[in-house]
Amino acid sequence: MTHHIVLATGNPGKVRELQQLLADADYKISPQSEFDAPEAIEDGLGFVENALIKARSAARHTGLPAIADDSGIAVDALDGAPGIYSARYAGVGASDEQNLNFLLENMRDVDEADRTARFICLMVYVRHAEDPTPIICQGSWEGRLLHEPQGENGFGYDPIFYVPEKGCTSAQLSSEEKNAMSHRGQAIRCLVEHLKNL
Ligand code: ITT
Repeated sequence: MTHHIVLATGNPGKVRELQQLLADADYKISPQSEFDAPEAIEDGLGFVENALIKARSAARHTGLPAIADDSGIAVDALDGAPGIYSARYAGVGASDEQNLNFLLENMRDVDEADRTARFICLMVYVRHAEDPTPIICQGSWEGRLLHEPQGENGFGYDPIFYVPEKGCTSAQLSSEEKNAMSHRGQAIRCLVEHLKNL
């Protein structure tokens, strides 16, 4: 029987990437929007806590096992900010564009050499809302922040995240190229390996 899993995210960019990344696995994946699941309050102190809050909330609401992704961008020159606050960096309810522009503004006077940053993704799987042994996987992806957005693909901070190995931003990569390298791709591949052993 195909295993049915709810994706505990309200971010359409993540849903798109996760559905592509899980396309070959033998799971039926449904975004939480199909169940009218409420948005969980992410009041954890770190990526792991917030990912678990979201996964447990979606599992509780749907009665299904859940995968959640808590991710963000950590900028060295800003001591790791925005980090877990990446989605609300320019304020609660801010758009991707507002967050990206706020980050560019805060990085305006930072030299090339100090513009290093990384995307981080914590991916968790819970079998049910009270699962005491969740599966937890992590991925991270190194890059540099540009001064201006470039590229139309992806979402969030992709247009200013320069990937040295590719010579372009992650918004200029195809979804296949991004998934092969990204923090999210790394984390979900790790999770799938663990799921096979369940
Ligand atoms: P859910 O909590 O519903 O999953 P969210 O967008 O609020 O959606 P997070 O709290 O995990 O998710 O915030 C992650 C933010 O980090 C996201 O809004 C993006 O701005 C940024 N981000 C994460 N992964 C990214 C990626 O692959 N490319 C660009 N930006 C990314």
